[in-house]
Amino acid sequence: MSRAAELVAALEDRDSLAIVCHDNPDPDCLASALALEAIAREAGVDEVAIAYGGEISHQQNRAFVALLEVSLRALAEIDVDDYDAVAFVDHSRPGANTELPATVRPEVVVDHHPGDPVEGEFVDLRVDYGATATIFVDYLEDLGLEPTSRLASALLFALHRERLDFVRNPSAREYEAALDVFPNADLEVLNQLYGSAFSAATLDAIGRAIATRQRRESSMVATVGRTPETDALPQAADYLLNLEGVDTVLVYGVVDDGIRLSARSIDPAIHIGEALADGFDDLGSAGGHHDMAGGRIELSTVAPDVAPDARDLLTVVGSRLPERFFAALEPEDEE
Ligand SMILES: [Mn+2]
Repeated sequence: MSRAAELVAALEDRDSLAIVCHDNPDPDCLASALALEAIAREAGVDEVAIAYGGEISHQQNRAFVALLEVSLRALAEIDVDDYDAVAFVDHSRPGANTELPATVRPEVVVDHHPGDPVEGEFVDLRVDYGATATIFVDYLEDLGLEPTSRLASALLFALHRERLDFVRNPSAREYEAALDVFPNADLEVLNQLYGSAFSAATLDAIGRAIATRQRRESSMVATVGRTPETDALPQAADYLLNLEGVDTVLVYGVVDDGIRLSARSIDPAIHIGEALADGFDDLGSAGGHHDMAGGRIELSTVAPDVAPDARDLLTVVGSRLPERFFAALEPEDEE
């Protein structure tokens, strides 16, 4: 039986399914959720909810949800125990990168991120794939399910944003998957998504990152200061990576009462996920891929002596984080 048929078999006897996106879901996660919803409907599941934690602050992702009429529920609004099954898409570890407590164990997991194996009735982790959307395109193909224009557009946008734009370590599979969904996709929708505008807060955050950048050889650290827009951090990091001679960037900032980190590296000698974990895991949680990573640090661990609303908070944080980052990038001493 193909993996797609096994997925259908795992869903067939269920009346309801809660598809749980990772916190602050990106297009890969949202498009994968839509694809799983379509497969679940095909398997006869009556009630499907797509839920997420955190927020959707990236202007393109907000436009994605609006234009494609993705009906999303906040995790805080639903009780996943009310559903026959829980599915994690584009994340896999209970209690990590989701508002749900670690006691919620998914029945279905589809993901491409490396990590510890997880248990579940149906688990498909393909770390050699560049996107979770790619795995779902495989399933649709295997099941002979032709995606609607909405689903094809969502998947094509996800493949672009996750891998194909900026040629971010795509595998041949992402190009093949894009070609599979291209005939059904509405390119006008993609065009509108790419044309969606920055919020003023995002532009301000990127402006602060430009102004505060510190460079050491080909690495750079900058802060967006305080921002309400979590997604301004990766956007600032992407932007700074354009600077000539720079191949590794860390952007940090204060969002609500925590410090967020977003890092990028196009230096093949650097695994930015591991570097971030080495440098910051003792202060909170940090990690990710070879080329993209993120993290979250509680203010109380990095600046226990400063009140969260203090004016000099960013100065204190700024005196501690950049050194740690530059140190984490140093090659380990050989014995
Ligand atoms: Mn992904």
